[in-house]
Amino acid sequence: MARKPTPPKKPSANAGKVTPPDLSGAQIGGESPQKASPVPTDAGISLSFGEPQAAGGETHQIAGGDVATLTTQQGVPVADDQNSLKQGARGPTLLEDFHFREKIFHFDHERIPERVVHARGYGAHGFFELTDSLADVSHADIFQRVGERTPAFVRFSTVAGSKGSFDLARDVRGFAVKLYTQEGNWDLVGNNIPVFFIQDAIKFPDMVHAAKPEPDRAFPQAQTAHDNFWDFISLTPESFHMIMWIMSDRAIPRSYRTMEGFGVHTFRLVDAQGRSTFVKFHWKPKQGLQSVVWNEAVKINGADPDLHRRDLWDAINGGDFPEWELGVQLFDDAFADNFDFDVLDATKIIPEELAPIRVVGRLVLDRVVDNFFAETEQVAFCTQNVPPGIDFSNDPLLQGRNFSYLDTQIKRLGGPNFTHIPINAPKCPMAHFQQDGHMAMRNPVGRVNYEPNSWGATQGGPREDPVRGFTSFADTADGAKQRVRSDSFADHYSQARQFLVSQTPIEQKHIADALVFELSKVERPDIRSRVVSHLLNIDAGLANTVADGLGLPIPDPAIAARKTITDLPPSDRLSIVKNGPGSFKGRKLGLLLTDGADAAIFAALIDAVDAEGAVYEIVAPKIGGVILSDGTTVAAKHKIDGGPSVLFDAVAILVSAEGAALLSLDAAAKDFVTDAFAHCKYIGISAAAEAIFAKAGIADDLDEACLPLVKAADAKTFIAAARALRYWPRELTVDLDARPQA
Ligand code: HDE
Repeated sequence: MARKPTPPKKPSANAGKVTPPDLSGAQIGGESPQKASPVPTDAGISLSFGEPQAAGGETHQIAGGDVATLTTQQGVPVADDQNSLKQGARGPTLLEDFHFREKIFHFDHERIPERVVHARGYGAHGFFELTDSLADVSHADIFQRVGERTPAFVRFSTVAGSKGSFDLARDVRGFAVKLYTQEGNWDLVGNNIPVFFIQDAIKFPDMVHAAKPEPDRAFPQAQTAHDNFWDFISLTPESFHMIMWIMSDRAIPRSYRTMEGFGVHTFRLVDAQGRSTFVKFHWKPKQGLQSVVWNEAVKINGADPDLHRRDLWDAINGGDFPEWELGVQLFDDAFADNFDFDVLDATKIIPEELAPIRVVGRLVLDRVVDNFFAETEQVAFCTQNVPPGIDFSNDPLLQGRNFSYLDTQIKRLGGPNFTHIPINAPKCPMAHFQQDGHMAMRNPVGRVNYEPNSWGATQGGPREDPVRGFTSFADTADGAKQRVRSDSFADHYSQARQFLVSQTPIEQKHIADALVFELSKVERPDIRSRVVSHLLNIDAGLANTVADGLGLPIPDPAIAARKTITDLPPSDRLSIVKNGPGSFKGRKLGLLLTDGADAAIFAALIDAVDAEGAVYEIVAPKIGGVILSDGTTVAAKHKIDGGPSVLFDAVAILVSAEGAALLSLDAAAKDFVTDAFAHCKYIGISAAAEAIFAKAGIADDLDEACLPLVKAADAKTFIAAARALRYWPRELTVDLDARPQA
């Protein structure tokens, strides 16, 4: 039997008080590896070159206990996995070596095509629990019994980057949920932004081509800051509502745990009588909304390109299970007819103030995957996976998606039997006559594989069930066959403006900054200008700020199909800052320590962090850790060069005078404090630490979010203040773009 891995510990646990290992015997250099030194394996066994291990049997005993015998895929025990079969000690290698050939053959085929979009992602298991029955509007089994739990798998992703790209790209995040209901899988394949770039699925390949690396040069990776993307956008006015969202901090979330999720399209709920209610689905994070800032995102991508996946992994393994509420906005035809915009247009939201959210359940992620490839990579979401009681609207984007997702899985997973892969298989009974094809694992048994048949109830196989079976809502449609865009989809700017005016001033500034940043990377001035011509239809102030940031003359406004409605009421729910967590729970403190740091303040900080339900990681000049003022040793999680402050929500610098003097000589330590300061973080500062700020040139700028840590009682005050996460007024003092223009 393979050994079960030891579960990883809560992140803060590694920061506990431990004595560094005895390094007295360590030496640099040592014996040459060519001297046939033993090769350590993960089981703690030593294998010597040229000495085959005993083979055969299920398990055998070596040094550390029973281990499984290595076999080929055919189950043949392997005697030597270190050397290929040769004629004589120096070759040639023999074709007869079936173990070698099988191993290389399999390795050659390890990759499957990455997703054409949303290639980089991370998944986890959990459950959905119904807290309020929706039986009044839907007969979907999942919505009937309060308290019942339905297994779930969620995959978060970025859209444009390839599989190996970094997590903090400015991008939409996928929020795809597979719910294994008792009447079939329901895939709610959503995003963390409630609108989309385009209105009709036929434009999706163009949009994605424009966003991905340019085809001749194959860059930039995972970035929209290039000519092709903005060229397409500037010629696609319907994208401008989405542009406001994607230029906002929504596109650089702090964590998957601090994002909302949206089904985006209008769907239908259908009751047992076949009556339909329109619905929009929302996932609301219990952790509150939170994002990083752009300068920080750029640095995170270097320091920890896996920040989001690591964060999810650590949180779940630490027992801090991420949770979202499922909210539904329910509305009828009368509401749809009276609404200012078309509910079938995926570039529009329905403000929560107009159609309130009813919370009906919670989604909890409580288990990481056993194997990334088997689960996260092979999971196949399909928008057309809906159980009875949930149905589609005519949104032309959704209709197009219903074709695309099934189709793409054939390419990616290699055949029509991808539902046989455990992560995709329903967890309810299945019975059908579909058979054969690549990798068929579950062919129907018996003589009958067709229907109708006359083999009777026991041998004849499954039969359709007009009562329980999925019945499409009996929608009616008429009209000429034509390629058109409905007039009701023609307003492209009003909700873009509504989003902008719903933001706090700092969030509005970030939108303008992002536009200036992206367009400054665009080489063709005419494209920059065309984008600004659309911004003029959204808000003159925004357009002027962006034009000024680009050093661009103000162009004429773009010709608008519909005049912008300028008085749509702001919606507080659209702001991140207005929907923050109000607590430091689940957040991470970076604690920069040196030898001689005050032990009492350290202990008080740890208590305050624990009391808040937060975690901390220790950063030190050496990974071996530090010795505090009372002689206790504390191991570090990061050496200062590898633990920049961008990895943390708040930082504390707890150093001795000698430690501060040393760190003042270190560029990484100076970056640690200047970045924390520039990114508007809460900073706890011990008395001696001021020397580092002085050396970094910001000692005179310290503000009310730079709190003293001079006695143990200060720790609690500091952590309580850090609940605000960022001290935004500081941005005005650290960013030239924030200064009033002359
Ligand atoms: Fe997707 N999208 N999409 N998309 N999408 C895919 O399916 C597509 C759209 C979304 O974690 C692909 O299995 C079309 C909107 C997520 O595995 C593909 C259109 C929204 C994921 C595809 C859209 C999404 C995908 C690529 C325009 C938010 C990742 C790989 C009509 C509501 C799922 C795959 C995962 C993935 C097609 C637009 C969300 C090619 C044609 C709008 C979260 O089928």
